[in-house]
Amino acid sequence: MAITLYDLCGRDDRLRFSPYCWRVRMALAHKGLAYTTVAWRFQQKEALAFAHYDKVPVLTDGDTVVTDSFDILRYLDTTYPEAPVLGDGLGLQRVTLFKQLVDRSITPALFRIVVLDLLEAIHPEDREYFRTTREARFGASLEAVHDPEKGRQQLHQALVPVSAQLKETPFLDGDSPAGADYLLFGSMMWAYSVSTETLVEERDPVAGWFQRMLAVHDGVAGKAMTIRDLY
Ligand SMILES: N[C@@H](CCC(=O)N[C@@H](CS)C(=O)NCC(=O)O)C(=O)O
Repeated sequence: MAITLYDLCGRDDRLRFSPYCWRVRMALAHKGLAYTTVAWRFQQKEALAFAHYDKVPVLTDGDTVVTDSFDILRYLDTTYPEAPVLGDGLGLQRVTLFKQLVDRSITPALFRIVVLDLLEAIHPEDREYFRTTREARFGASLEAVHDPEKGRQQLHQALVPVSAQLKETPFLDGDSPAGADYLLFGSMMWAYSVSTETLVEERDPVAGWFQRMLAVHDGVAGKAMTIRDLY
């Protein structure tokens, strides 16, 4: 069946940076599933009305509509069980724990590093919306949240167990990447897509892992447009 992914785009339609959409794109690549994307901008809520949802990713697979990145990964595993991404039972429970680390510690630290670059990467017509909604969420101006040095310290701290694991195996899920890798990669790719800020030190095993992740699945992420292509 035809799969379509509604995917956040920035000031150029080809600039795709949502951490949650990248999770899904990597999972689709992992399973070798063909799909098309619809470029979507923050305020195009009417385009998602059919899904009764106001955020991306939204995935349609024939008549099936799935929202929320983690639910989409679970849907893909149930519907296309070959090459599992999250697995089930104990494995699913543990990758859910890892998702909490990514969502609650790693993504907020990255936000601090790249927030003003992110604002620039967003379509000009969406920038005021982004500023207003995020400043209300954080109770602070974007300029007050922006603190790359502090963000890098928080990121380094949050990644300590991840770096230790990556000294043992090339990917978080072992010899090849799967769900845990895609969850972390989605957020790192988000920051990398919109900013040239250093995220982790070169000697950190996470840096080597990120380069490997850019190359997997025929380099789907490595070939994607980033802000570097728009200077
Ligand atoms: N929990 C959701 C979060 C999705 C989400 O926050 N998406 C952002 C883009 S990265 C969005 O669409 N935001 C719309 C808005 O802020 O109005 C998931 O994992 O899919």
